[in-house]
Amino acid sequence: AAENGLDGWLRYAPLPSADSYHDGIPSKIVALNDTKISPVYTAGQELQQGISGIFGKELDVQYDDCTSFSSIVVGTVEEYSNGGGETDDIPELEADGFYLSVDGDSVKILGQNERGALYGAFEYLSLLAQGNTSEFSYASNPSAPIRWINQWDNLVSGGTHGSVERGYGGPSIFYKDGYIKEDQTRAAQYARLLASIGVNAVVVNNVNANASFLTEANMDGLKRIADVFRPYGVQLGLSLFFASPKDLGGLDTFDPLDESVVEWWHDVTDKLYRRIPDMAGYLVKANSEGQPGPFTYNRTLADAANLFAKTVKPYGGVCMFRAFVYDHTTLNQTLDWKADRANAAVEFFKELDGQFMDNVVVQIKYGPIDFQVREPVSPLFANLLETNTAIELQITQEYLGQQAHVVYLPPLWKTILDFDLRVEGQPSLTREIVSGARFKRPLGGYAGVANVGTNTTWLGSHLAMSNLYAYGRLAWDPTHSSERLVQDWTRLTFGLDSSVVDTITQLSLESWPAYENYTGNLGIQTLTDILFGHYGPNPASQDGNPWGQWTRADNDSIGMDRTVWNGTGFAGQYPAEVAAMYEDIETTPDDLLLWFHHVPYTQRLKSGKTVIQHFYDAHYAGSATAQTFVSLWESLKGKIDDQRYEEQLFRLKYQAGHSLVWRDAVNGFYHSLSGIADEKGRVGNY
Ligand code: GCW
Repeated sequence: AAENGLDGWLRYAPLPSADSYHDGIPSKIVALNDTKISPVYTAGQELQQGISGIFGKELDVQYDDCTSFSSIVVGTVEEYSNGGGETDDIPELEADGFYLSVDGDSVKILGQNERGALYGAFEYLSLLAQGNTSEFSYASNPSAPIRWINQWDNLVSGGTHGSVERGYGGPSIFYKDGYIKEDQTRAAQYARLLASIGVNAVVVNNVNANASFLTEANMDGLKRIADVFRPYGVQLGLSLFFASPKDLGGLDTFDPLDESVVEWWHDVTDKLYRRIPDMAGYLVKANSEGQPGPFTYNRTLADAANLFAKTVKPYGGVCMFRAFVYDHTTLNQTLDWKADRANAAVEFFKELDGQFMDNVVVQIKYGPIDFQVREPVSPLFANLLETNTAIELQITQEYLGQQAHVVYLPPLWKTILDFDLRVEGQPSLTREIVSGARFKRPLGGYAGVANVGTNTTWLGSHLAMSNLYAYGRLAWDPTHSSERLVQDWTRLTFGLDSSVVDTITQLSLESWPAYENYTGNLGIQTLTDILFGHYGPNPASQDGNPWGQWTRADNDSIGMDRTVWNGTGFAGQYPAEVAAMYEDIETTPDDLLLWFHHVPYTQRLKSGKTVIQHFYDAHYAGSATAQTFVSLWESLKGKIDDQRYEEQLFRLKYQAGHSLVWRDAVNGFYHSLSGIADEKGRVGNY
């Protein structure tokens, strides 16, 4: 149904003048695998559904005869060749890649593997749904093998079983009342969306994990989820609680090198793989924010990661090991000018480079602190040359308006992915590091924290879905432009009307800069309330907290001095050329000035403005832009369905209002702290 948000961008709405295309569409679908759990079978069904929706043309799906005329053939290259198909023209494909060829009424969609064939089918349907019925042939391969989603869903947690940590789209789609649901229909629908953007695994539970998933009954429950994921080529991953051998297993230790512990984990892993033979692997958060880890026993993080890597190795699984390790109990801002949480990841992991097994992937948040509105790229990417790495992006908008504000994230992600870290003086784009290309690593890629929920829009907001869509597309090909991705998404989600596409594109592309302007400028981070909820403005909470997210704002000056010569030394964690740029205030870009330097409010920026005046002006400019989002959206009335129009309008009005709250809270705070008047006489007059 057109208004059903569950279909996301897979709506297959009728093309305007669909009839005129009828003759060009092949007359049947041939899927080269008729096993129902096969992604190729799924592809056949999806093509049938899509073509029916888009063109109103009902095609049969057959399961043999791959050489017949006027057909859409979908399968693996191998299946095609076994069936007598000619494969000479097909370029060499990588795992999960596909070849797509449209030649008159003969369409070929051939995957390197089953999943690749399904990806090709989704791509073909996406082109058709956007009105592209031209002829072409090309091969498409993913940038990296790891293209995962992380869900922070809790099976049991305090009083709220089935909640999602930092989830703004309702409770878990997988769990309820402390159980793994019998009916996993939503999980299947989720897998369908994810397959259409090339995501190949989902870690189904919170990184703040607990041992309860490893009971026999819950392992059976996990199997239910994996079973509905499988037809979409989506594998299941699991977050582990490091102390499980003790908490659940009844051992008196969880020392990763203790024989009984090792045996316990092997046993658990075998039980899981007996149920889920294609399980993707594990994800581990250890020694961070109260989670147990190997330090209790004086073991290293590599000892911990390798333990799990060994257990999954025989099954082809991987261990994703998070680099988000820091000790929030020892950070003391008042006593220590050099204390800096941003330093932690490199301090913990650099010396372990080369000690991780080949199926360990160190999963690194894009910035050194925590999903802030503006951060430099984590320097850890430049310090692990003999270790697989993946970048962790956050689709759920924890610090970025929690889906109540529209913030289209690809432009932010691309500042990180396109950044050149200049390792050993050579071009070293972040995206080429995580793909494995730069350091010739066998594994690497992307982890996106999505946190969808049972809300019928998945993320709680219609426009937030463009972030999920773009995440998958970027993990597949990080060179896509942010603009193109939102245009594709809009056409698929709202239709082909160019004024709709242009309006949503404009609004989306203006949204991150606007949010940065009305929340936190010049690299100061998002000035959200760090103590309660990470949502509304509370600049005062950004100092003196134990979490190490500090601005060091006083009456005269502001910013974290992260230089080597006088500060926390963080700038020195980058390769020489980048370190030199950030060390020097003259060469540090304005948008990261306060990330790297502690300066008086009267410091002049490259624009000529003072820091404080920039704060005032930016907050006015950003919130003014947010007001225009309402009228931009109102221009779409009648051009999209009323339901989505009204629901999104409500949120945009709220965002416009909340941006004023942000503006006045932040400006008022720094005005009273600095005592410096706004040159334009606005601040302080309320
Ligand atoms: O930013 C913090 C979040 C926590 C999260 C943690 C992490 C899952 O506020 O909710 O815990 O990061 O990424 O581990």
